[in-house]
Amino acid sequence: MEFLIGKLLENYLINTGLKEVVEEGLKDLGIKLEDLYEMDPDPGLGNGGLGRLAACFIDSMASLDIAGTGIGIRYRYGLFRQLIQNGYQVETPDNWLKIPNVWEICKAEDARIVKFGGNINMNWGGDGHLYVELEDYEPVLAVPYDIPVPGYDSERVNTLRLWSAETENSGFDFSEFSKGDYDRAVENITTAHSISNVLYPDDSTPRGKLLRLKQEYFFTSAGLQDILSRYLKGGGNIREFHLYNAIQINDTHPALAIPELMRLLIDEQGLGWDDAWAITVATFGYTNHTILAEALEKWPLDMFKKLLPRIYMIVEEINRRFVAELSMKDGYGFDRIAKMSIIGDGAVKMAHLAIVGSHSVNGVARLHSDILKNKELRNFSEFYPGKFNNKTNGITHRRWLIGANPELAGAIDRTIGTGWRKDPGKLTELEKFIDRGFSDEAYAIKQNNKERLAGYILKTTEIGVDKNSIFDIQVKRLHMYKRQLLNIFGVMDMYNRIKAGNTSGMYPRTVIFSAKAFPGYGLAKNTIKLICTVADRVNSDKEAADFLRVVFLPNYDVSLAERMIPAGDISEQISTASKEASGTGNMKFMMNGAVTLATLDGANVEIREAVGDDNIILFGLTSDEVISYEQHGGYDPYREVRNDSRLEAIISQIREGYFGFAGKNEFTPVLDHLLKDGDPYFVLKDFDAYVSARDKIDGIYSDRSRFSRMCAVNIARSGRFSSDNTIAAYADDIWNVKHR
Ligand code: 26W
Repeated sequence: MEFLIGKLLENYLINTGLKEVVEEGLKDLGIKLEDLYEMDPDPGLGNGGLGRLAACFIDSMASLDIAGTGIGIRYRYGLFRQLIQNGYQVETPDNWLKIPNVWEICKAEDARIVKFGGNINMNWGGDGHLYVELEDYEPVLAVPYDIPVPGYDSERVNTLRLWSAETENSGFDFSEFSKGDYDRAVENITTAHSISNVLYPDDSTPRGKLLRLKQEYFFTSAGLQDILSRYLKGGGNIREFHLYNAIQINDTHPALAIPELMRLLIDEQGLGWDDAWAITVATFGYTNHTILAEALEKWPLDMFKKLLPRIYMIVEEINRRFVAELSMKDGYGFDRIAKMSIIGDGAVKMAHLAIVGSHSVNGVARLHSDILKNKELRNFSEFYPGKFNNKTNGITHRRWLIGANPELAGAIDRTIGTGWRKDPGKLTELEKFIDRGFSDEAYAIKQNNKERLAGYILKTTEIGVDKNSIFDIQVKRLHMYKRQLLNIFGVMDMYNRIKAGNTSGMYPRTVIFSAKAFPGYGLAKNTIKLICTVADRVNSDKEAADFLRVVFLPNYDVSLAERMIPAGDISEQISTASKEASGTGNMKFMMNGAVTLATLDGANVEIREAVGDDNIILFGLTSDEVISYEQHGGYDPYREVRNDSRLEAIISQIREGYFGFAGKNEFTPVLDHLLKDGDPYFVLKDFDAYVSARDKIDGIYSDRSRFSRMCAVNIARSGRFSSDNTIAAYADDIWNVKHR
């Protein structure tokens, strides 16, 4: 449902191998390629990790010569553009289509009708088949727009097919939107036909809103109708559909594809239930991206039934048969069955539907997949042995190294040749050159990248930063489990030490944040305000000038990530252990030669294994410790504050507005989160370990040969986290398709 594709021009030039010749040709015309890149829109068709992963995956599928299609929604408005005004996030429309999208081709001839609402007309035919007709439904026209996805150094060009609900331009009330009352702005959309107007900017909780459900059915129904008709037109035999088609659902947002395929096979192709079910389960794989309970989609029964009456019937029958199967098995008593049922507590539980309707369920990093299998979804993994597996995420090095960091890519070419471009696993060949010049060269390139970023920071925020300071960067969506709050607490502590004059061992540091908060997520927006307030205070204090600068860069998007990541010395990956399913920014920084400051969460665990304890800086509670606190209690944030004068100082400084604030109780949400609400993400608990870990960095960074060596080892061992490897594993273990 999300493809955060970013600017396409450079990706196309790299993958088709035309970049150099185009650059030359444009130069003859007096045109700089960089200027064209600037004109290329950055389509914000996703919220963050999940959407960006999908974009990396289709790049890798094409590059591994797998015939694969991305299916999504052509949102008229993507993720909002973020302004920071007086330290506050302000959302404005992402009007990415204000100029025609030169990369898309409208395929009106493949348009489909998607049916909403209506009544069911049923009758049993003489042949024992139940004939179902939908009448008085509301038809929505789905029109596909195709965006090419060329493989790297490959003849293959795949397609990203984005569906648009064609309609007159119905009012989308941005005045509500700018007030942050995002929901009403969305709900003001009157006609169903404007289903594809706007991407939901929430990346943590499914909005129980009718429009979201319509969007989910809209693109899954159009997409499946399209796949099926293309397969049949190609002479495919419907009973072999699963032998020629594999469909991977990206979280549960497309989970309606499961009952929709059943509907098409039974109501349109005339198959019996059992045959249709066998084909459906063999076709689908489900990727889970989060264990956060609030992110597990549940749709109210009445809303579901009314909008999708036939689909609801099918879900009910799927559940009836599932529950019957469970009750035949020993050890599945009533309460356990109730916990596993697809329909329960007045809702349809999409994760349960996705698990039952797929032949494979995977998490996105080993730790996450273990938690799914042994805890969150244990009931299912015991009932379906062999269904649960792990597919650790990956990133495309074609965008995140070759595209974003051309100087480093060139240095790697000069050191080990260009084979790594096609096979990123070859990056390990750098190892033997690390102490023979590659570390130094990578360090020098990092300095150049830092200088470019310093220029961008000056231009956008008027803050001058020193490229010889440590660039300590945290860029990701603003969510309390990602703990930007812990980072800014570390900054406040550092500032307090500067003011107290104990700067011995302190190395100059530029702490850089960039993050968007879901418009309705008040606590996250309060955290942005705190970061900006602290930044203003620190940056205007000349006593701090020699040691500390704090920057919040607005409007984090793919292009800004490409600009920041190559300049990272320290990659802040400090989520509460067990909460970050994987992370992918951690891999991007690693590939660009940053050292990770990490908790043992998500893919950080595997990065640590790859680089070894000498080349990563670890701290904080482990996943088991967090889970045990959550299960048995015993954590008292007030005691943490009482036992640490540094925390006492920071808390009272925030309360008293020492760093400044506009309103008296400006940061009550943050303080309540940490104290009254029990600090659910253990910010105070991990503070001491975090500060010690940060302090270690000063010593490491000042030993230039040691630090540059650590960076080089990270680059050399990052090939393992290429999405080419991840896609090869999906292809071998789940889709059963051949690849390069
Ligand atoms: C609005 C509904 C909703 C709910 C959850 C939208 C998006 C989600 C996703 C689960 C949020 C997400 O992006 N998860 C991130 O997925 C990345 C790719 O696998 C992981 O690297 C991140 O750890 C995970 O937080």
